[in-house]
Amino acid sequence: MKTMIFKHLPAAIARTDFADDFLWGVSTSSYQIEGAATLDGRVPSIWDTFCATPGKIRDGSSGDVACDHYHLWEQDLDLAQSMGLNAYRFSIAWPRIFNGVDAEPNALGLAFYSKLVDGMLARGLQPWCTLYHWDLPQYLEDQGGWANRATVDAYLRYVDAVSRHLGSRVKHWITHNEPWCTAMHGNWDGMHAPGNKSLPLALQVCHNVLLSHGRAVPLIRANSPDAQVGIALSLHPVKPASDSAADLAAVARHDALRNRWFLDPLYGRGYPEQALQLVGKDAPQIEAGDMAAIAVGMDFLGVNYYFPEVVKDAPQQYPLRTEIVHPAERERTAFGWEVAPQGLTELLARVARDYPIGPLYVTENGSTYDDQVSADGSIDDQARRDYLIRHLAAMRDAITAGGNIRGYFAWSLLDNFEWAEGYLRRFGLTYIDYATQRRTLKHSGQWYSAFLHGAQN
Ligand code: IFM
Repeated sequence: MKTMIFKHLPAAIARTDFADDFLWGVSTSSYQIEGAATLDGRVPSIWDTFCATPGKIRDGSSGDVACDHYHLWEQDLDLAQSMGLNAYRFSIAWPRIFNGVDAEPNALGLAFYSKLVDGMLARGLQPWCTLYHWDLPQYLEDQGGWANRATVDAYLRYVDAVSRHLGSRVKHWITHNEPWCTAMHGNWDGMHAPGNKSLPLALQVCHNVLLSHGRAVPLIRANSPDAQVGIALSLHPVKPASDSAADLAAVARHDALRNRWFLDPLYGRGYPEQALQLVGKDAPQIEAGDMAAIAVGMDFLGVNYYFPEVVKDAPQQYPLRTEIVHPAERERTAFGWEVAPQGLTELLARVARDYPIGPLYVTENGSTYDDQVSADGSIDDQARRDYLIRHLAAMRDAITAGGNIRGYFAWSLLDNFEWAEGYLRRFGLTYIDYATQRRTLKHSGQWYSAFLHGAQN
């Protein structure tokens, strides 16, 4: 790979602004990049089923092949190493590890992740392993999925097998990626697999996912000596559409479900009373001991930050009586997501102020734009590069203000399967030509690499 080193970085930021042991990574996930959907004993996940259902994925695609990372993983790790990264976040595909409720762990599935982890270690990349990034085995969904407490037990079996197998080599574990999406997009708005549309179901899923997190933490610690265990939450600063009292009150209601519904129980406060009152009879079934299990205590919190949410008072909207609005004048990515680096600074300060979080890692942050390949094959994605620079500067501001932030993982190393959007959205620092599987580092990736290799303004 030819790396272009920028002599003049477009903003005053340098790696030396951060601690020497700061972690610089990229994030990926199994279903979005691996492909090899039927190889080596992998069974269908809810996403295979969802993708096969007409009308669910905007371009009618699936993760069947994706970036073929299952075969091209060495090339991808070489790329990550050459960029100067020192950490790599990946997820394990549960359907590769257990192919049935009563099955034994699949040796071929474990072997794939074993060689992947060895490959990271050989390249100086600290492995950050996410255990659940949305690819629930379909056979568990057929028995009620995450709404069925038996899925918590199945998850613990899976976590036990994986953490035993990799626990001496992987020291950083993330139990779940973005439980909001698992629960709410999967079961409330139905945008994601399995595509249900029921608030009570979504809240029960959410509770069971949090419970599975709490029960998994001690198991991982037992199997992986000196492990650091956390969770990655998608958090959003919530902003009022106006400074009216009604819109300010709407912010508090929205925040109670969007952010505090996750943060409060994880840090021992139970579900926020305000949100419980709003959802009323739709609240989840909670059994004795659940809330204590969820509040088990973590070694770090992973924050996935993309954009703030702007809300207004909307009395007709059940349950929060709020509506998300999209003010016209804001800068946005191709996805329509607001570009608001300051939101990252605010969010990191807010969680540190309101919760006893300990170390924080930005476990995802990134942008999608409509990339154009130039005649010479290069991809000059200036907007993504600027997004990256401005968010790194925002994170530096949070550290300067006293924040205990220890690492940053860009989403994502590669363009990949963007869930309901299929391949219409490109989040990668690396361009994927899906016809040839050729990888080309975009200018944003080249900038990140130059930054990591110590380029100065
Ligand atoms: O692609 C997703 C990822 O799987 C989870 N966090 C947000 C990303 C961009 O939508």
